[in-house]
Amino acid sequence: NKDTEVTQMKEIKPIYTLKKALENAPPSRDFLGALKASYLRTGLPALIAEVKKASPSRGVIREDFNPVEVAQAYEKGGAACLSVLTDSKYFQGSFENLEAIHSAGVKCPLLCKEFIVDAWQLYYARTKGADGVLLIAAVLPDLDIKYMLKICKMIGLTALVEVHDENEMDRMLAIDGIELIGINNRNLETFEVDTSNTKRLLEGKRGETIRQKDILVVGESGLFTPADIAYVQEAGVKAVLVGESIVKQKDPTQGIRG
Ligand code: IGP
Repeated sequence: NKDTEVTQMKEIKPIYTLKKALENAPPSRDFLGALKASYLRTGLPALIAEVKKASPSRGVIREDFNPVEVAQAYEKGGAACLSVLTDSKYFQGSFENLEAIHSAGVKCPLLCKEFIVDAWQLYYARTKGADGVLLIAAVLPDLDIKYMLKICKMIGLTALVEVHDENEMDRMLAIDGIELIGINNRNLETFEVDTSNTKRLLEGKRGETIRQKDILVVGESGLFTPADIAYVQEAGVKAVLVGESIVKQKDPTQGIRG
């Protein structure tokens, strides 16, 4: 429920205050550009490394979790961008974490991983140091996606639009102005993970449309091994979003275990 989410943010600022704060904010970093540059440089999917303490399916993933240390280790390990969970209810994340990582001088562009249901959250995320936001097709009607894409453009945020099935993919492919689509391999209702989801959604006509529209695709969730990465790269992704597998490691600079 929206009210509890908003209260969890602790700070409630009217939208005009947020807009005012953004007038003097430093420019955002180019989230999409960083992904493209990394892919061009390495020929491998760019890594969006996720700063994630816990999840509804796994509980606490890392006991000695320090968000800034994890973020710095990811950056040192070669991540192109970072994703920072800000949702507190299900993931034990926070906007304080996002702000702390931003202020600690981490240079990778930062994605605010939040359940966004209202436009003011976009402004709020930007004031907390986000360069990108997640827009989930499963929770947002087309009109909201279009409206939020416009605001993102206006205030310098990259929108990562997340889909899980064919229907959501087709809805999003019919909307103009989407540059970055994430295919979530995890079913948000059952938590079941199936990496062949990425492959299925990129086959045939859909894959063609994605190439025509020059949309960069991110493979999300359930990626643990170099073979998983190779599999989704083969399917056509140019970036991957990885959380659990690297958060868990003693030394997160070591990347995906192999
Ligand atoms: C990361 P994993 O399995 O590597 O930890 O997954 C990321 O894809 C996952 O956290 C995620 C997510 C989301 C979390 C994908 N979409 C939407 C919260 C909300």
